[in-house]
Amino acid sequence: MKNERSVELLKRAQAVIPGGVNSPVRAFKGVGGTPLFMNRAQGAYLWDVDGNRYIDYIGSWGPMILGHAEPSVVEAAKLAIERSSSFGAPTEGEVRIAELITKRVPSVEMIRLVSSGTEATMSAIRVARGFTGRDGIVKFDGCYHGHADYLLVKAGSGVATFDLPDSPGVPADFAKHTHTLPFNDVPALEALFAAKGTELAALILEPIVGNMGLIPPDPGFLQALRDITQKHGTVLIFDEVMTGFRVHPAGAQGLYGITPDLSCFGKIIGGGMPMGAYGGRAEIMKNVAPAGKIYQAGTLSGNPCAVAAGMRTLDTLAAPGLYEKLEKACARLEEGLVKALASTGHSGRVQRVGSMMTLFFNDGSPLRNFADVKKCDHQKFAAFFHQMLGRGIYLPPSGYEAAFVSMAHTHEDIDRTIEAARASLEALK
Ligand code: HOZ
Repeated sequence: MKNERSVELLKRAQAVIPGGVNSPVRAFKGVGGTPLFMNRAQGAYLWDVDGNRYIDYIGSWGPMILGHAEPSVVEAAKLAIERSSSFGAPTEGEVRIAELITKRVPSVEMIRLVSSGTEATMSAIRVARGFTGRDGIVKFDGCYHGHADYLLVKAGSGVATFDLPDSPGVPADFAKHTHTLPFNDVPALEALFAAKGTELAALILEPIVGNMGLIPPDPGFLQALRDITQKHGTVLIFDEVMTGFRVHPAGAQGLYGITPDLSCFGKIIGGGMPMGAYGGRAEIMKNVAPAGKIYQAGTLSGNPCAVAAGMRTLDTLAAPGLYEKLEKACARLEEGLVKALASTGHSGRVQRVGSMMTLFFNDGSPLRNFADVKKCDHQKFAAFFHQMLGRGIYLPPSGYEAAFVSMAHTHEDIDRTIEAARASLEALK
């Protein structure tokens, strides 16, 4: 595979951008080699600056559920930018998208638009603290909720990939309010709430974890969280930045039938443009300024181009049968990968919920938490990643991430991916 232009651009980038990238997960540090600099994308395909084409399983880390440059989304964003890229004043589009989200996700009675998932989670935590008058928060080992100080504790995603459990620059005084628990561990949860329940403002989680690779909740785990937080007056926050509008029209909460107090969104709701949102029970959200006293603001919040692209994406997703079709394609991919592992004699496990999945190299047993993921053979994952890349398949460059499938992936793309996986695994023997 020719990559001279990417190599040259990385060299230039490293001189002026830390590590040569504007977000660490892009750097290929977990798998080695040179990150590919991208030139364009259409549907399920990416083209890098050296002209190589790939079937894309990152989808910009989640937003591109309709595929890249979907014509109606492009048109909506174009029309919006022609009317101005920002007003710093309210627009009708913001009202329409807020109405749409509150209708589609019933737990969200009121919503505030922001510009990223990180902003959404940090704002939701502030609101939970302001509402309860408590400081403590609970998160799970390996869940990643963006890079706010008090959420960068035992986090997943790039933090796990680069093995940086506690980032320098996070004051111990901030992190001391964050309690961490193993995912899917109800006794540990009960013990923490028995000891500290009255101090805990919020419990935040990815209801289906994507940021330590794909880890689904055990049956009953989300209900246990709902029950214990309700009992202690702790705000339950679902971080649906990845899962929102992806695993179900109403996100993970719709899939599992659990009602959180607050939810955070990002990625899909901006249709690939920078947007996030947090919302939930009106009783809590009406405390946000200017309706209430909890302050949170943003010059580009509810940006008209992001709102237009997001609105168009959410409208398209309302067409009947789309999620079912995506589920079928993803089940076909999962089955193909499982067979490829078996036929080449590799042990491992494919975990999937809807269009999010991860192939883990382990002994084949189910992975339920961060400790399970850490024990996987990440060197083998790196070798597999490069084998796949050489065959034109672009996977997340880390064993601590989930792959995303879009509605633009055809059966032919899926079958080519399965064949590439079989050949890649064969080459690793
Ligand atoms: N949260 C995204 C996937 N783990 C990655 C976004 C980023 O850190 O660039």
